[in-house]
Amino acid sequence: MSTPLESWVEESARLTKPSKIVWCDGSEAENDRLTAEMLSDGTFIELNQKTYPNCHLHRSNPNDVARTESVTFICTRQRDDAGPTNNWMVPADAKEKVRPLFDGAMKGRTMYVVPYIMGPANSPYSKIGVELTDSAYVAASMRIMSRMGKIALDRLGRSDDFVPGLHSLGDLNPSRRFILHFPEEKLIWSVGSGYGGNALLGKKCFALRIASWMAREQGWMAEHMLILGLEDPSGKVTYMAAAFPSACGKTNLAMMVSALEKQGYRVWTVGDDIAWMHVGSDGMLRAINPEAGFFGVAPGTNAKTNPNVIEAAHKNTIFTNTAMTAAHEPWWEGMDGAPPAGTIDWKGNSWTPGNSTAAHPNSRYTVPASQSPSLSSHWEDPEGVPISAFIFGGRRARLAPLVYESHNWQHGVFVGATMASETTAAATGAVGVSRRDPMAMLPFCGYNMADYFGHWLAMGPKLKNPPRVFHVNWFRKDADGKFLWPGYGENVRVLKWMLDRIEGRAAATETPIGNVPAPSSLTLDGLSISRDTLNELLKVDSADWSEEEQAIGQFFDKFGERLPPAICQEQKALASRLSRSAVATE
Ligand code: O2Y
Ligand code: MN
Repeated sequence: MSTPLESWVEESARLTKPSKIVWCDGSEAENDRLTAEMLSDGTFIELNQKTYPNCHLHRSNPNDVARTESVTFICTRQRDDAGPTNNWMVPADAKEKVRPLFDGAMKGRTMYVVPYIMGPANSPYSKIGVELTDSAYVAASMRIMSRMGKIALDRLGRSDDFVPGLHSLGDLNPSRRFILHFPEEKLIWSVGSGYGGNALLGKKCFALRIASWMAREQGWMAEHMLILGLEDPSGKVTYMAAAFPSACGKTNLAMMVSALEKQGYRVWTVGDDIAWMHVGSDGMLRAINPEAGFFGVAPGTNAKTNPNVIEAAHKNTIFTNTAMTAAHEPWWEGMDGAPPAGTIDWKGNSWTPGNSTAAHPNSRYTVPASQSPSLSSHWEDPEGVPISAFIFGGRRARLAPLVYESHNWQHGVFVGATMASETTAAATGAVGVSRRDPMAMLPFCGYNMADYFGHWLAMGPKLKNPPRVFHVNWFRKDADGKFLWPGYGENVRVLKWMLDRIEGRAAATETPIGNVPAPSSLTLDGLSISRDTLNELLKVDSADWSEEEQAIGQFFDKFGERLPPAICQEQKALASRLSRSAVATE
């Protein structure tokens, strides 16, 4: 009798018609074989094996360089279950439309059966997925990003408890590209892209979109959050999870080298992108990192912004769409000065100054987490680490103070639900346009976001000790457009303030949006920052926030009656605190 997995593989092979099926075991020997095949067919380019042992460069099709939200769909029977922020199709219609693109798509190609575990192999909170793909690059990347191969098959046994994901490169034509999620049957279909979030199905598709649906059904949380541990001078580690939209330095924060290391404050990495969190037997919210690697943006990464990943990505790493120097080393903008002579750009052409960037702005490193010097010794704890704080953040040039703390859980959910970030030139071409991105989940929530806010509200009371909720903004600028806060390793000072709040040792000043640090409560020694700058960093301008409150209302209008009353209450409470404060300062 076939297992459920074997039956699905056979059914998918009947549709896609591969010339060969390879069941991946995740072994080193298998990886060597795949690597050799990719080197011979040009999928991989060998990097300098002396300075970058076992590192390779992959160049994706130039029309396939990033996640594509416009062709990403949540397919539920009812439109309202996907909600106003997701693209939606009826499941049957989606299958009818996209099945023909899979029909014969793997002719002349190999189908790799990629079983994987999201989460530590021995955690009760981990889950199994299986990706069928005709891309060896995807199979090799999944080996870094998850616990892939025999380890997953052994855990699965004859069970049908896995999330199937069918992936084909198709013809890579953007008009025939679809990333479909069927949360009601826990199924993923992806065709027409070989890149990142579209193709490594364990990451955004399973660990966020499908998992967020599962998490609501089962009473846990699947969030777009880094997980870090802040060690204090006594050696005690306090864990925090943080959600920031893209281009806000999530990986850098998760892997930070602390500016207060000499004083005994150190940051340990548990995860850089996704957190799965359950109510633990101790009543704490316990977080695991479902991933096993980092798929980070290369440009801007250097020894100052993220020394840990620079060290980690010197072996066993796949680089995608970076430039390559004449010495066959990876190179990207913001690495160190100008590209050396003889550099080849991300498309494989010789690079000349003045042209476009040498590396693609969304070029990536795919590196095993175990190679980071900052990795926490608790990163694979089966029960997860206890979360004491949530940090929301965004890029706000004018509006938001460096840090503020919410009044309570319900207010904290409102703070997360109203997150927004301003676009950067590199990302979109339109600078400073603010995009609402609740909990940084806008592109990743697999169901109606109004219900998602409701799920957040319901989680707080289940916890004996709900995490305190903070909001940060490293990106406030002065009138000349200069950043007020130095950022990077200095951000530990803000984490320390949060820790001191949790421990009841830091003073705060009440404002209409929440509590900001009393200026003397921030540890600023060794940093030259004037009192005026500090005041500017912590300022809350009621007139600006009243405008923000209006914009928040417009965003919430999308959700109509489905928006939880507690969220409307919080908005009204904010409006009234703002008008009281405006009257007081008149
Ligand atoms: O462009 C892509 O496909 C990568 S998206 C990504 C990758 C790693 C971590 N986060 C993200 C994201 O878009 O949030
Ligand atoms: Mn992300």
